[in-house]
Amino acid sequence: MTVLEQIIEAIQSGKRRQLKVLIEDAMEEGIAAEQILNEGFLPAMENVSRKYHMEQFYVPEVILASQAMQVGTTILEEYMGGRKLPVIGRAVIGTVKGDLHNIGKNIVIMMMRGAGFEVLDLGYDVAADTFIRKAQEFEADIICMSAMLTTTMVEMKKVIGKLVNKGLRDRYVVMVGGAPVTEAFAAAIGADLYTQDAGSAAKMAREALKERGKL
Ligand code: B12
Repeated sequence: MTVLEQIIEAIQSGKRRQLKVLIEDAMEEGIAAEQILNEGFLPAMENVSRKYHMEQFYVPEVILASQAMQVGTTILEEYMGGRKLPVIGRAVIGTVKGDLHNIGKNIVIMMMRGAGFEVLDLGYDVAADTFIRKAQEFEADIICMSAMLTTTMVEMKKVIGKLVNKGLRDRYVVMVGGAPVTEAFAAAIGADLYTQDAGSAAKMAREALKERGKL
């Protein structure tokens, strides 16, 4: 197994200490930090996402893997003398108004950060105006909304409506998710992206920015 393959393996199994040693090995072999990110971290994240879909992984495994990836990102940045890894995009994320569920949202944050996004966490019970104000202040590319209740999903539509009214709709990619949210609902409210899980959320966000020529 190459060192990059071992890095993929270590992230998937959430082995942080082993990951640190492997990153050191990779750096000693002269592999650049960006290559470790693109050919180690990102494929690991895709594998985790696939395994979650296939019910080979459950939430605890996904959390461990995301934590390992975050630790790995910090180690990579330390090796680069504190220089930050290239930020591929900026996102604000929150759970919509009236909704206090944040476990899924937090996993999405970990995955997106691991994939190279700068993410501003707005927390839960986030009002429509706050999503928009924070997106503007943070100069976000993506607005991510999470909802876990059928009664709060409608808040997502409110945010999109306000973006349209303010003439800001085209400025942001709007991504929605959470257990009751479906592809059909996302399309009906005019969101740009929907995914079922955190791993594919990060991947899809990356692809959306690529399509818009921002990457
Ligand atoms: C934990 C939990 C709680 C905790 C929340 C703690 C917390 N800090 O989050 C507490 C106890 C507070 C809670 C309260 C309530 N809950 Co609750 N809760 C759950 C439970 C058991 C698990 C949710 C969870 O964390 N899942 C694990 C995470 C990892 O999964 P996930 O959230 O789906 O996230 C994944 C994806 O959806 C996706 N994703 C999530 N967000 C986003 C965002 C984007 C942009 C993208 C792309 C992807 C994405 O990626 C994640 C990772 O892969 C569910 C039941 C269930 N089995 O789902 C009920 C559930 C969601 N709750 C429910 C209810 C009814 C309530 C209460 C109203 C109960 C009550 N009567 O008080 C309150 C509401 C409080 C409020 N106003 O929000 C119902 C919702 C029914 C419905 N369809 O509306 C459920 C389904 C239980 C049930 N079967 O009845 N709950």
